[in-house]
Amino acid sequence: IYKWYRSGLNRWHGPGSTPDFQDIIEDRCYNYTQRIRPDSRSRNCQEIKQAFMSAFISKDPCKATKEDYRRLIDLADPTVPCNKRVLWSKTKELAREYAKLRGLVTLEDTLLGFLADGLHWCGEPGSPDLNTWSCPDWEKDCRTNYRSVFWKVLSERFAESACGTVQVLLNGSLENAFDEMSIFGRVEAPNLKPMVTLQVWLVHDPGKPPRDSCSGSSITKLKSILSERNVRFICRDNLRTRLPILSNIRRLRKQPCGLF
Ligand code: C8R
Repeated sequence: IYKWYRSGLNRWHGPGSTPDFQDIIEDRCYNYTQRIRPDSRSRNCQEIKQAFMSAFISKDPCKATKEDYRRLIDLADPTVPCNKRVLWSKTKELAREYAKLRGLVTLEDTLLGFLADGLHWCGEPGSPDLNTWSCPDWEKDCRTNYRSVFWKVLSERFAESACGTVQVLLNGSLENAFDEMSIFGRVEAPNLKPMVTLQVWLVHDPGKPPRDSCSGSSITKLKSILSERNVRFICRDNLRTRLPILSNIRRLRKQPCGLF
């Protein structure tokens, strides 16, 4: 019976739920609301955790809908400024560093983005527990899994409520820096409001040759998607050489008596 039980829970192709998922959500919620953003102190972390769990517990892990997350989103709606947003695709760490240095925000600076960053979660019909053996993979199992739908809903809201200049860091060391199948390509770019300006920074890995540029076909495709929506577009190649500040800061941090 154990073997049968295990093979049922093991049938998906993605990693299983992160061990101690609930505790991590709770710890992160207190950390965010009490320390990182004390202006969000009035949020109720117990309620937020409950809403997160009841979004997917006991449900078919391939049948996630936007509706499932409605209560969670209502409880933890982001309060970050609309004109300071940074998007990214395949450049997460650099984008976070860039945002921090410039006083801008990525989705992980909002409460829900912060809570779920790097975690996996899914349930099992008829069970009160998380499945820690395996969860559905976007490509191999189903696109409507709870993790993918979560990021999709959050990203859509983050992009559609952005205003002014929105920055995006894309990876020019890939053949297609703009990937139409990524969340940025499928969800964020097509949901920017008319009259927003999208500032694209094409960054290249220092050790690798650039493979895409602002004049390449993938960025041209992005440009056409945006112009249909009346979104203004600016593209700059190689953020690292134009903004040496990023690598300088890394270097300075290592010195005992740097500028900081
Ligand atoms: N965004 C999407 N996915 C996110 C995320 C986030 O903020 N934060 C995490 N940890 N993830 P990618 P992309 C996880 O292919 O598809 C927003 C999810 O599991 O490099 O274009 C954000 O605002 C997700 O499947 O990028 C950003 O602008 C991968 O990381 C885009 O969407 C996405 O990794 C990035 O999504």
